[in-house]
Amino acid sequence: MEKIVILTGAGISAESGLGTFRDEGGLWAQHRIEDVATPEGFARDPQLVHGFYNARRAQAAKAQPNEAHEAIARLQRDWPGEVVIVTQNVDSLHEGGGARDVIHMHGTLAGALCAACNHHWTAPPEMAVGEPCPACAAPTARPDVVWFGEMPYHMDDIYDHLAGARLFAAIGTSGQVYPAAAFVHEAAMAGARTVELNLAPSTGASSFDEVILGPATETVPRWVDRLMGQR
Ligand code: BJW
Repeated sequence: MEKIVILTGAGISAESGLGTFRDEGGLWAQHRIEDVATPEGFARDPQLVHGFYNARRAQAAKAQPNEAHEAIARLQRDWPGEVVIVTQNVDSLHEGGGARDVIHMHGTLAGALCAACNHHWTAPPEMAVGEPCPACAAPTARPDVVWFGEMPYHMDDIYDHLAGARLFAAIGTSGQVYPAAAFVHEAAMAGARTVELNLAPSTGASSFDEVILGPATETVPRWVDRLMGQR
């Protein structure tokens, strides 16, 4: 049966109370990207970066999955083919909504990473500057998230899934960050139908076969119902 690949971004978690990046009042209106989302920013001021991610970890821990996360999990459970969820989000709301095997291409708030030896482990609720790595003891613990200039995770798997997709959907992402912004082209080249579900048209909206506008908690459950009706 047909494989569906779904890419999600910050917009799907907005109605769960988590801030997006580029919307008015979003995270980048409050912080300079280069200070908190680059390895250079972390090297310059690790305390600022840990503070930024500690606050987001605390906020994400309180957030609940919304109807859009739950609808995607329902699609994954009931669709007769494979439904692959690739998220740029570092929260765990897809899993909280019941989704399985979510591919976190930009890492997770739940993870810690050693900047010296690349060891991964579970992050404590609050990370602090100079915490030793449990593997190599270097005082270089950082959040296990992907910053600008770094290679996103699981790219080979993602490109394999895109090459086999019959339907590709991008939900709640502005299409301004690569390589995720180019997935629509990969999927289209592989012959997939492409659909965007977003509050406002993304930068790449004209590349999609269909664009559905509105809040994710309304559009995503309706879209899932429509797909399930077409089985
Ligand atoms: C709603 C809604 C509601 C709101 N319902 N919708 C020039 C050209 C091309 C590329 C580059 C270039 N110069 C540099 C690059 C590369 C760079 C890049 O893309 N830069 C751009 C700024 C141009 N990319 C990288 O460095 C990446 N690595 C890389 O490219 O490695 C080389 C490589 C090459 C080829 C293949 C593979 C690798 C790494 C990018 C890392 C991004 N990291 C961040 C931080 C992660 C940790 C964290 O969370 O803090 O990831 S930045 C931030 O942006 C975060 C997000 O995941 C990402 C995307 O944001 P997203 O999710 O789209 O959010 P918003 O806020 O932008 O949009 C929200 C959307 O929701 C909006 O459209 C709203 O309308 C909508 N919305 N409410 C539905 N209720």
